[in-house]
Amino acid sequence: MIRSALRLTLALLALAPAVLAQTSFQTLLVGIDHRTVTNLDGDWHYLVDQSPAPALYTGNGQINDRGYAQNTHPNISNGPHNGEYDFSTAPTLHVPGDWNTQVPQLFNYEGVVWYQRDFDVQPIPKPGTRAFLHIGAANYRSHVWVNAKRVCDHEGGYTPFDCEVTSVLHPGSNFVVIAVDATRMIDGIPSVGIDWFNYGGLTRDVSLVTVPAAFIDDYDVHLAHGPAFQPGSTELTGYIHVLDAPAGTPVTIDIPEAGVHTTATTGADGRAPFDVKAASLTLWSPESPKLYKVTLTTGTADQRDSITDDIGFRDIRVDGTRILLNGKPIFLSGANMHAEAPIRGGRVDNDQDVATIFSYLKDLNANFVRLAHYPQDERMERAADRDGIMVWSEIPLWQHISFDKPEVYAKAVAMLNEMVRRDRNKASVILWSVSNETPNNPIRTQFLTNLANEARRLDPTRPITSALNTAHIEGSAGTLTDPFANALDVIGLNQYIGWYTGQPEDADTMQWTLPQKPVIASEFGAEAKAGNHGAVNDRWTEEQQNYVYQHQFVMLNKIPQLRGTTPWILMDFRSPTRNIPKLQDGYNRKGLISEDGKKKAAFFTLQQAYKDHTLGKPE
Ligand code: GCB
Repeated sequence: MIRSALRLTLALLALAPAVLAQTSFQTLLVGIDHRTVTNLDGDWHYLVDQSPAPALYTGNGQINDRGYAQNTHPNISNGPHNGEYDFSTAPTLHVPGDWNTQVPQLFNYEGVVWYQRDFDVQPIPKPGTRAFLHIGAANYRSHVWVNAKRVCDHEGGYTPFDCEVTSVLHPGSNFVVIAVDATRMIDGIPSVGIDWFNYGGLTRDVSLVTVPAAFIDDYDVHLAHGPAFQPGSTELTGYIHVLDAPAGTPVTIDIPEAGVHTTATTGADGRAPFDVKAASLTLWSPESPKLYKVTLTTGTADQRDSITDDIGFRDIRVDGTRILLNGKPIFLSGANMHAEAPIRGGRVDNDQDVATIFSYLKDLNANFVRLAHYPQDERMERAADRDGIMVWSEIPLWQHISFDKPEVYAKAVAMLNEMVRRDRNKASVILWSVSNETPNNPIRTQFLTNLANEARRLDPTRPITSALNTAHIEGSAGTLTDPFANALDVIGLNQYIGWYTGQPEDADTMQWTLPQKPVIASEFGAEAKAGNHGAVNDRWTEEQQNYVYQHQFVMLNKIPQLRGTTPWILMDFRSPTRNIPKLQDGYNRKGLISEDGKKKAAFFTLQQAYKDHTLGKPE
């Protein structure tokens, strides 16, 4: 019985790419931070709808379009009785921003919050133009109404989405209501068990975007990626997608600094593929993070749509056990980072948060960051592009996922699409990761293999990775035989010898047998409270954390195919499961830096190793 159920699930998952790859997703507009938009950030009124959210759900569990979404005002002096709520006099939350760190009573709140704000449409968009509400991210599910009409629903807390609002806008004052539900779901991605803080709300920028009837919603401009890197190649390729354009619509691509001016034409699917040789090209690298102004234009006269993005060109590929950037072997000297705002705490949502994180990475002598465990604010990739820091970007398939459910696979595909679509033009992003620490069993392996192949189909120019913790350790022998490794180009290895298992010194004698592919030590480390001192074997001290790092380095340097290190983690981060008073106080303390910016001893050890290149080799 159980075996036949397993067979059925596997059969469904084997079908999954064909059946589910078409799953619709709602990210439409790429490069939104490079368009002129009406910014809707600022103060939004809010109302709390405590679980089971009577204002959001009707008695039979449907989304309630007649309640708070209508934004009526109560008759408090005369007139018929109506809704018992009033956004106009309700308190406000700043957008972008999590609600947890803005309102003390909402610190641990993981339910539904309703947001509302008015906005002016002035002058009214010209006939034939269209308007979209762009939401950078809202954790975890969102339902959006404009002028009391539901315009979209979205699931997923870390990727952007757009709702078309053309037909519901009117000249003058309009209003938007968004119900954001941060409730964790067993069939969500991530699922219910997570080791980070489930910050809720409209956590990224919100804007209103006006475009012509046919407009550029998506594009991909990259260095041609043939079977081998061609030194000196200046061939650029990709596509511009013009939504709702008739076949034959011309698009121009201008990169003045590289001497590119060319035209492409859309096909029946709205895509205009192009291939052009630049007159000259400086490739993007950490040493020289060169970005070009790339202007894409379509349409004529008042139906013209144009966007100018900053794009770098480089080649990333795997060759045997090496990772090659522009044909040269590289070692990825990195660290993990959650989207936790330094010093002030909360979700990263502004330029200052990002600048502080990048100053830490630069100080560490890092050239790489693993953005764990979900796509982070687009400002992070923009800063990485500018500062020459390479990026591992991941979707939040973390530990406890319902791998047996086709609808969960559909959600994973949607999130993957949203991540790749937003960031495929960022030169800094060199790896797509489809998961972190998943159990080694046939259902999960089928699910993730399909997903890795889907990632490759979406973007054949970048290697695919995942962080695995399924190695078998016996005595001082560690072996990774996880079949999912076959579907990956680069292996991420998570292990915590000296913290969760064994003693720090055990690492010295460890011998690893790993696939003949590039390996990134994607997690290792130990907890220490900044300022807590003691002997090297006193747990929770800076000395012990540092000691764990020193022994890890001995072990990692014996892995011939080690091509990168991202210890866990750059900065302490909030996690409600970390509850040892005085040591953790609600924080995972594996940071090299405390949440208030104090560098621990291990930071300096890693900083020196990265400076002297004593950890790992490019080949
Ligand atoms: C892991 C997870 C990471 C945790 C970390 C820890 O293996 O990938 O999300 O936070 O360990 O500190 O336990």
